Amino acid sequence: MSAIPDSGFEQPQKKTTRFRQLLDSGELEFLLEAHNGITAKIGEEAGFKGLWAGGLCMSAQYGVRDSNEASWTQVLEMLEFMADATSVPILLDGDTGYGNFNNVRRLVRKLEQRGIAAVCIEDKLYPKTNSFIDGNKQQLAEIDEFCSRIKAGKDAQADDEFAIITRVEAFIAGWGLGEALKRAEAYHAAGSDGILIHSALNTPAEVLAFKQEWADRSPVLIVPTKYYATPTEVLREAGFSIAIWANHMLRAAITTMQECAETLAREQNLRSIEDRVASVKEIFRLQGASELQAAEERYLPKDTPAQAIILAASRGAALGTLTDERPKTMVEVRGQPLLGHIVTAYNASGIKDITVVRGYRPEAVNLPALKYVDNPDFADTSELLSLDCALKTAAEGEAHGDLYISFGDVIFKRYILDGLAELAADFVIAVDTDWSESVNRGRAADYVRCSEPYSRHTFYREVNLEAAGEKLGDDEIHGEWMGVLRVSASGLALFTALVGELAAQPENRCGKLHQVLDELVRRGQTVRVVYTTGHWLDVDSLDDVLAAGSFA
Ligand code: SPV
Ligand code: MG
Repeated sequence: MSAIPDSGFEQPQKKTTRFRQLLDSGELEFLLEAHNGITAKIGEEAGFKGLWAGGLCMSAQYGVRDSNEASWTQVLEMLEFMADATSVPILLDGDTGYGNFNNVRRLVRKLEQRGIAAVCIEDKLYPKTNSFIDGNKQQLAEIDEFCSRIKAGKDAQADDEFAIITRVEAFIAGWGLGEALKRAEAYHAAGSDGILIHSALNTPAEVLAFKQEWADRSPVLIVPTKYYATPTEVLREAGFSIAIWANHMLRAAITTMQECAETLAREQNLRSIEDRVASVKEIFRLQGASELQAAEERYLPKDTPAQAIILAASRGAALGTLTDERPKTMVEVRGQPLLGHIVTAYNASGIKDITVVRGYRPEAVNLPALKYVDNPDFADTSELLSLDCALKTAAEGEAHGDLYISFGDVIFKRYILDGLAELAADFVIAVDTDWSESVNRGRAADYVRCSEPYSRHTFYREVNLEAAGEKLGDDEIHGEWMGVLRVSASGLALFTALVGELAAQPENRCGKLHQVLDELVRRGQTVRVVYTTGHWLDVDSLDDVLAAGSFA
């Protein structure tokens, strides 16, 4: 077993350790408010070394009030996304701890499980009210009772470095410095790791007075929302540990979202907004979409989708005036050209990449979502050269999956494709056991001789092609190839080369596809046979068009 080489770098620290370092750095540090995964990520990218999951903004993003209307588990759910999206520590604004000592114990355990570095609890009663709403009316917790929440929380933490910050609301409730200091002292003695001293004044007078008296008994955190005009230098010189920008991500978003919504409502078009909003690409970047693409490369089986080639160059003169203006493949049966029926069968089997070889009246072959290759010599060439055209064009494209080949005048039920797909062989053909019907009608057909005739045993035995062509004697015929062939991705290079070779021979200018099958067998390749009965139709005559109507 090879050891992991020493990278020379320090191991990444735990988030709890990193939060402790911020608390004790001796410098003024900053936390940015975040209220979901993407705001947390944006905050980290901007360089913040820690984040404040604020109660006000977490509730607001749910569209509810900062009065414990969102349950603590709903907060916890969101915190998990935030912690997953970032590597910096998160301090949760845990309101009052959502109850008494017992709720705080459980909260601390759950936060540790979700990768949250620290929690701040405030000395008020559940359900709390935001400090900036009628602060004077707010009731503070009994000191002893609040200390029981702190002690229980500290006893519950499994990681020694998890921090519990205690928030003193004495100034908010109008009790003054004496009460604030008394409370801070009690909380410190109960095990608090730092004091958040809050004030609703528009000057820092209260928090500065507190800090001066408290000195360095423990780190002091502040939320300068109301005294925002205070120069940061003043806060730094006073020796605060952490300043929290507690609601600015949400406030920034609200302003931009209101402008965007109003503009779109008014203008009813996107033009004037486009340059003022982040690109969709930027959303993908923040979500880490490229990492998923790379992972898909690593983990997913490489599954190149199957393709199909439909040979549809010939006119079909036997259909008379029906094919004056269009080739046979575009003759309509039940309101849809034959080609449409064929494409529907392919699509139903999940095959969307379909190339049609056109010849006669190519402009009339124009169904959407298909690729087209034209055989300009269609009038005096045949299937083999049309297929060669298509394979040469396809070879210029991207990686190939399995290839299905069929004719523009042969419609079939979709299950026939599925039968071909099931066999793990390079070359597979569908053979109709009900071949005598075509003999009786005296039409040309691609008869085949196989390694054994159809029987109930061929369900589980491997049947291979032995010979294909119109010249087989009646006693040799085991069925009629319906013109549907599957070439696997691994057989495609050999197949393409063989078709090219045969097509290049002048005597094969009017060559047929069954010649390729014959040649594959002659060269020792295995061509597997799937026996089926009926469920396809070769449209050669006006009678066939009528029959196709009931088939489709
Ligand atoms: C919060 O951000 O939720 C806070 C700070 O608790 S304040 O809104 O100022 O109370
Ligand atoms: Mg709050």
